[in-house]
This record gives sequence, structure tokens and C-alpha cells, in this order.
Amino acid sequence: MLKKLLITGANGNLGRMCRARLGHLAETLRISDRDDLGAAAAGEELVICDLADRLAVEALVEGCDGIVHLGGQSVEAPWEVIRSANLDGVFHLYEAARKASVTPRILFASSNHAIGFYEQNERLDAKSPPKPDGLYGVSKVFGEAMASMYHDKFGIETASVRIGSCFPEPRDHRMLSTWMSEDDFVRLIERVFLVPRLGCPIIYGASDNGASWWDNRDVAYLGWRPQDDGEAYRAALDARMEPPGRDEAAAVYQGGAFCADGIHEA
Ligand code: NAI
Ligand code: 15L
Repeated sequence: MLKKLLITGANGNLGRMCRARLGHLAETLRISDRDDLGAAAAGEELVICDLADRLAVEALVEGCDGIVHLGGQSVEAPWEVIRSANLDGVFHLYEAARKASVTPRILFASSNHAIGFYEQNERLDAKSPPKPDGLYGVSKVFGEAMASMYHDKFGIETASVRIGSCFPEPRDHRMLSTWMSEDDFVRLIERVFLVPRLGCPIIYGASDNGASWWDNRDVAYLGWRPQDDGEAYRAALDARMEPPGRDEAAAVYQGGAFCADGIHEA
């Protein structure tokens, strides 16, 4: 069991879910976001912190032996926003981890948008080079690179999870391939913090989808067995919406509509 597990981005969709469901992994959860976090539950410490504030992030990370790093800009945005939250923020997190009295193990919430420009007829594994589909995707590639460097140079272990689409259920036809159920994400987080040796793997964060494009055989040693499958929602999706036209980005690229998005100017 961990002593203190830090969850960043705890006001977000995944952060709220993790806050509610990860208490069994640690004696204390340190819950953080840049906004109000409500009242602390039993076993929680609350820390308001902007990831762009280097000294505040050092204080945030000190004493934590595990970090689920969900905080940051989670969709495409102007460069200034991406840079502050996802580049400076990740640098601050790793510098804080390097300097801390306890070296934390980290789960970094990367994204399928790090490889979004692969076409949907391509099959990827952990060795597939990045192919980001926007500034947001580039920032996730940066985060994976930081994880790799801090592992090789300082021994900090990180699971970089290229999360597909983690929502209660798939929202469109592309997500039949990219969906990860919340239950499967919790199972993955458990394995990341329980496995004796983690290293610095790239993991595709998706359920056991019949329509998957991703191969996680390289991380079989984690013992993660996703149990859900987006196929269970196909009939309901078909009844609710038309699939995208075959030339639309949503049907061509793994990153879907992000590939058709332009650069967001400030
Ligand atoms: P979200 O946008 O709901 O939550 C992100 C949280 O980060 C927010 O509460 C926000 O206040 C916080 N945040 C943003 N900038 C910050 C800063 N400078 N300092 C401190 N906190 C800051 O995103 P969601 O869906 O919960 O995703 C969590 C993480 O997982 C994100 O890093 C996202 O990129 C990644 N991800 C999520 C996917 C999904 O399907 N939900 C898919 C792929 C990646
Ligand atoms: C992401 O990276 C986003 O954070 C999330 O909101 C979804 O858009 C997801 O990718 C996706 O591609 O479905």
C-alpha cells in the first residue's frame, strides 16, 4: 500500500472519478487542482496548486510515493495554455519528483492524440513512433519524453498511459475502438502501483475492445486485464447516430476530429 498518493487534476472528469475510487491504494490521498476542491473526506489532504507554479508543485509532490498525474489542458487550445499546463506543468512535476525526499512512482495521463495521425487501418504497439494530431498531442509526446528521460537519468518510474476515451460509455463510433471504461482504468491504476517493477512503459489505455487498433503485449508483465468491450454499446450507438462518412477525419484517423482541427490562436 502507498503512504500518500497524489491525484492532480482532481476537479476534472477522471480526477473526480479517481478521487472517489482510489482510496484503497494509499493511507492518504493528496487531492489537488487549481480550483476549489470542496471539503476533505476522511483520509484526504486538499492542496490547491497551479501546475505552472514551480515552487508550489515542489511542495505538492513532497512526501508522495505515488502520483496519478491527470492535471493539465485536456483538449486542443492555444499554445500559451498548452505550454503552461502541459509543458511547464510536467517539467515542474518531474523536477519536484527528482528533488523530493521520497521518489514517487508516476502514472502520466498521456493521450491517443500522441499518435492521432495514424490511420484507423494501422495497428500500433508501444514501439510505434509518435504521430501527434495537434499541439495538445505534441504536449503529450513531450510528457512521454520527460518520463523517459527522468527514468533513464534518475530512475523515476512512470507509466505513460495513452488514454483513448475514458467516459462512462462510448460517445460515437470512433470510441468503439478507443473507449476505456472507468472500471478498466481503475484496474490499470491498481496494477501500475502494485507491480513490483514498473520501468517506464507506454500503455494504450483502452478496454478489451473488439474494434481495437492497439496492442498492449509489451506490457503483459503488468498483469492488467481489461474486462470491458465497447462492442456492448454498438447497437445503442447505431440507433442514436449515423456513423461518420468514410472520408471524415472521425472515420480515417485514430485521433478522429482532432486531426481536422486547426491551430488555435490566442
Ligand atoms: P479535464 O479537463 O476534465 O480535467 C483536467 C483537470 O486539470 C481540470 O480539473 C483542470 O482544472 C486541471 N488543470 C488544468 N490546468 C491546470 C493547471 N495549470 N494547474 C492545475 N490544474 C490544472 O480532463 P479529464 O478528461 O479528466 O482528463 C484527465 C487527464 O487525462 C488529462 O491530462 C487529459 O489530457 C488526459 N486524457 C483524458 C482522456 C479522457 O478520455 N478523459 C483521454 C486522453 C487523455
Ligand atoms: C483526449 O485526449 C481528451 O482529453 C478527451 O476529452 C477525449 O477527447 C479523448 O482524447 C478522445 O480522443 O476521445
